[in-house]
Amino acid sequence: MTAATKADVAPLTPEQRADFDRDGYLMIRGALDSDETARYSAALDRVYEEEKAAGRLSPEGSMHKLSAATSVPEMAELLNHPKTFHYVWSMIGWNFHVYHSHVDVHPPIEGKRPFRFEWHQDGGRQNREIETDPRPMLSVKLAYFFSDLSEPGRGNTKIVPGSHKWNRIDGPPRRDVEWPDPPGAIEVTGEAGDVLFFDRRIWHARSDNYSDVTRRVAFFGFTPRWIRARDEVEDLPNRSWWNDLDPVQQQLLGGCAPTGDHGWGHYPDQTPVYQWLAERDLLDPEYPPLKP
Ligand SMILES: O=C(O)CCC(=O)C(=O)O
Repeated sequence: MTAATKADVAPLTPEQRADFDRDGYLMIRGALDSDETARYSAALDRVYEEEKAAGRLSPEGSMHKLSAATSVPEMAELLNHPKTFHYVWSMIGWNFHVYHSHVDVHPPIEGKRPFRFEWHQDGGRQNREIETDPRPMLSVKLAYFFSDLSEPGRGNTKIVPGSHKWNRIDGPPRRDVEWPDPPGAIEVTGEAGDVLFFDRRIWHARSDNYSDVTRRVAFFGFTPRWIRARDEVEDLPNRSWWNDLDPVQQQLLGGCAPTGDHGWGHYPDQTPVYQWLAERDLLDPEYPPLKP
């Protein structure tokens, strides 16, 4: 694993925060070294082969499997990886968990896939049931690249930089009606080992992979614990690998008092991410999610 530097256990700089607030995303280049990338790719391929054998791939042969760490236990290490974790806590504090995560494998598509308008903000009903304009951030997401996505056309994630403050974009009357990408859309490119960090409100969509490269990515969405998790985590404390996780990883997978007042964050001193930040003097009275 790439060694953690002083910057990895420090909050984002004012410049990084300003860039994130303006653009709705940041790229974390070279977060994983080549050994890590190879290890997670191999783990993902193992699960892909299992899903294939069980007949659970899409008609094009792709895999979109929910609950990343439950599905690929090796990936629990990515929950608080030293190169990415400070992006997450810098933005949403200590009282959070993973509410939605997935591991995706998209081999090259043969032929042409029927059109489907995929542009969305994360959060589902949050986008309909909250009345503010813009909507609140509520969650942030990490996308770890395990393939070389340095060229567009490899099924890259498309985003509209700066669109996280927009409550709507124009779209077709039905999702199967061909419609252009929103103005300003780009395909996010990155090497294997790079990570995309984004505000869940940024308008984004997956693109189709007509290249000859299989796209492998893992996504982790982090949100306050007072928002219910969608991932399958109920049974995790019974898994053989659960006790190998550190307390922070267990918190992020719902293991730290998932219900009741503690689960809402009423006891910071008993909450692993709070303890971790307090021990390193990283709490910040000036930023509400990090107030001691
Ligand atoms: O696979 C992608 O590029 C996009 C994933 C996505 O839509 C999401 O994480 O909400």
